[in-house]
Amino acid sequence: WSMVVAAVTLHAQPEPAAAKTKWFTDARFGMFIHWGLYSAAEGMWKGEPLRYGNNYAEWIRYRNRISKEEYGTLAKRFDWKRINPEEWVLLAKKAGMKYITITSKHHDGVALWNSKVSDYNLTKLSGTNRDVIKELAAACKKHGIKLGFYYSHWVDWDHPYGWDHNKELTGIKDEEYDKYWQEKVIPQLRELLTNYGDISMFWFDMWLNYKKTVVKKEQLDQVVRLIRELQPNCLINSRIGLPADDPGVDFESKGDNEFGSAYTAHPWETSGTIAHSWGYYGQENEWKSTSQLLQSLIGNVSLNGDFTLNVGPRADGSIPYEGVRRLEDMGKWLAKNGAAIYGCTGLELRAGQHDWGRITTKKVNNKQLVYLHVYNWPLDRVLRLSGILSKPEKAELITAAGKKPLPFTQNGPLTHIRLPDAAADPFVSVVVL
Ligand code: FUL
Repeated sequence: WSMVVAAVTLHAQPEPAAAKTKWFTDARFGMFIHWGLYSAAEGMWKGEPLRYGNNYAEWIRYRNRISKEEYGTLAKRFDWKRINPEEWVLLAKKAGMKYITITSKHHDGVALWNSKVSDYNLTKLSGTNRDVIKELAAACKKHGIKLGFYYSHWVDWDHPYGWDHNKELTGIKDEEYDKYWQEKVIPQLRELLTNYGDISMFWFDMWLNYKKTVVKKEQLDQVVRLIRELQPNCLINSRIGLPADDPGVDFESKGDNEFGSAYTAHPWETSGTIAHSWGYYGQENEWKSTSQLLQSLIGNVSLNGDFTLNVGPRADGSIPYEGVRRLEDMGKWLAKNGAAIYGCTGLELRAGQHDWGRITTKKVNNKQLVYLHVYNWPLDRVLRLSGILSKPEKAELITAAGKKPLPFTQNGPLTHIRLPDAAADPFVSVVVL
């Protein structure tokens, strides 16, 4: 019997999953940055707008069939005197975001860092000695923001054997694809995992199960092993192409701008845009309102999810004012109401059930705090809540001047809270029970 115990204890205990993802499920709000050569094109090539449909400006190399050589010239438009990744970090902080995920290599195949794997990277192409990834990593460390890398592993429009959707017609041999994997993906991931300090997450981007693609399970396992070996605390998202419950996955990434509709116990996130395009698009005209963005964040937390909100800086590093203003407004809201977001989850059974808004909750000093996010201020000033079985100790409205006690009645599972005439916040007011 003692032999068995000894054999069991010989194995290192893997860190319990919940501990590993705790920072992520506490953080709730992060920044996505789409920045690359495409940012300099601004969704326009030689006077011709982005071709075919969805206005993702970061797809321009593929959509507008730009040759490698011509696409590379976009690097000359980068204004290195103005580019300062620390500004992105400061904006993320101001917005109340806790992590940043940047496109280290998007589908265009161009590394943002000075990759030894190929000279076709932003540093070399633009003739600078700057390494944006290094600067961003340093700024994140300095300001206490977690850093993650987006890496397009499946699609690569640069490597001759990387995947692009034309290959659905022409086909690609498994050995060829593996050449791309071994020559580019693995060595580049190794660079990112060794040269930039602690990496908190890898955000891969294959929106299909690998079985429907050219990618093989062995190839994904190789990536997972590499990450686990070099950075054991680094999280991996489900868009690596594996199901959310696969041991290689630490959190689920939903589709672009796809929000949950039910409480989900495992860690998950939605990545969303402030407008439509991810990469900077000069003709953007679909800006979302701050209320909509806040409701996306609150809605996800009420279902146990995170929200990673994208900005697409220009080739000089600046972020369009429309985006900055919304992020600053969200940051002001979080400075006041952040307790109702950070470290919170949802009420499993009641999530999303109220016409006036959403509910988040967390335990503090052994008390269950329940946050009512009021999207629609009730006309009769009575906030009707059902399903809280024990009588709350108190109800308080969060205002700019502090917490204001509210009268309420409790009748079985029905709680009626009397609100003042005016909403406490122009976007979303919060009542704490
Ligand atoms: C998608 C990509 O194709 C988009 O360009 C963007 O990066 C988004 C986050 O994921 O699937």
